[in-house]
Amino acid sequence: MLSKSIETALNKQVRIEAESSQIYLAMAIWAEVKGLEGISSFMYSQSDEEREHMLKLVKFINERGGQAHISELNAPNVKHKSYKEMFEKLLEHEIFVSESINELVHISLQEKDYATHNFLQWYVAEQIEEEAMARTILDKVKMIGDDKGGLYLFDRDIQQMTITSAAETPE
Ligand code: OFO
Repeated sequence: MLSKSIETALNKQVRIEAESSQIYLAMAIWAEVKGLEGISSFMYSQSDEEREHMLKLVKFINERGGQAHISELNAPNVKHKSYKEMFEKLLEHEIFVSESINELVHISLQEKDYATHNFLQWYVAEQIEEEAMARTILDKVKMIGDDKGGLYLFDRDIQQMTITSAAETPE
């Protein structure tokens, strides 16, 4: 059974994951209307993943005697100066999410809720991967700079990356 404070903390994370999904959806749209098809599919699939992260939390809260709460969300920023700035924001956001997961892990230990602590380990591992991926992408983006040909190839490669990772994701 979840304590009230753990339930509240997990529900806060439900909101963060839902907002993450909206943020990446807005980024997908930004890229799509700019003709950056690869970046756009990457962001659409990131958005889907974040919704999965949210649903995983929802199920866990309900299964453990709590009730998931679906709240109002902050509207995401829809303007980006450049695709570089957009990927910078993605990394910043993932760092914020990692901090929030760490805080949750901390609370679960404080309350000696080992089931929640165990459940959260999946998120800890996921955040390591997501931050690493965002850093790798950003390094590439910085290398390309203003080179149009570079952007063309990057957009093509990131689409390939999205297709491959979707094929690898277990159902
Ligand atoms: Fe990328 O954040 Fe979810 O966990």
